[in-house]
Amino acid sequence: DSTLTQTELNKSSKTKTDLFYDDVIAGLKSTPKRLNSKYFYDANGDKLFQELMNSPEYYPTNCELEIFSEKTAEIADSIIGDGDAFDLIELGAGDAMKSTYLLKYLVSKKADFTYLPIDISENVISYLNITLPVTLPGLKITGLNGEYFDMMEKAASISSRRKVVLFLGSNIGNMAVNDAIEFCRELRKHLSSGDMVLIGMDLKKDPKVVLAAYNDKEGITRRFNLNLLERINRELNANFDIDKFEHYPTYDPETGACKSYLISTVDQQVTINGKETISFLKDEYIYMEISQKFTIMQADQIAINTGFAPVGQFFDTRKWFIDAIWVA
Ligand code: AVJ
Repeated sequence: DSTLTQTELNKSSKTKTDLFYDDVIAGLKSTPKRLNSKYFYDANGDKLFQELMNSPEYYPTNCELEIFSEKTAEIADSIIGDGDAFDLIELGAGDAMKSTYLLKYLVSKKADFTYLPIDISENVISYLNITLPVTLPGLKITGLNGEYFDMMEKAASISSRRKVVLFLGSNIGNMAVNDAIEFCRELRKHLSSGDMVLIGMDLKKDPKVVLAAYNDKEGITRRFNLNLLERINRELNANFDIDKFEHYPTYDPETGACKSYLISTVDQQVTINGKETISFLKDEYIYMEISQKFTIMQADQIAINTGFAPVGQFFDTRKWFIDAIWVA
């Protein structure tokens, strides 16, 4: 068992700022303009997302919390299996509120496992590394800050135990369906036969309910989107005037795609790092995020098409959300 320090884990040739800059420039120079929603999560974005999860309209977190708090034992028992040691990897752990139910139960059952939360937010990982061992004495935890598959490879280099992957919160919905399928194929390649995935997916429902969750009255989602422009100003020395962009969320009940855009309210130019000038026409949009909604059948199909067997399903009482268990 070798141990990697957080510093070693963070090492890479291009800095994070370089990668962020390259991605932002490529996105804003393409037609139509786009930004990647994975960049929402700086310290400010994390705070706004926490606020959003407490808003009356944003239902997915509450649905999944209901599943994890009501069905803790059933979920835990299906991932413990024969009781052999395993690594519990969480992709996009965030505040780990849902997984904490599971972790608490697993620790109380003296299950032999290490918790490996992976998150794009540095802030999130240092928070989890510090707080979880205190709230859950006896928990073995190694937080990994970075991209999902890079960090899964780091995890595999530390240990070759059976793997259980948590991918909660309908984070998979932040990819268009074809990309999600590609992602699951890639995930399967990083796993061995018998490994498991516990995946949370937001389900199609009353379109008004879905749209309201991405258009809350308090305007938290709006600020959450605009924060990415502010982050670009802060970290990449840009001059976005956020008062000249409008949050525009949409939901298409046919495809289940919930998308958000920022729309330029005037003709304007933005300079990034003194090097790049991006022109916006009035009414031109930046495509910011997709939060795909699925049917139960679609969830099973994605599993089957990507090398997994769907073996378990957990729902909240309203059947607004599914946590599915897939076996590799
Ligand atoms: C945590 C990424 C699943 O898409 O519902 C919330 C993020 N974006 N409101 C989602 C989000 C706008 C959220 N995910």
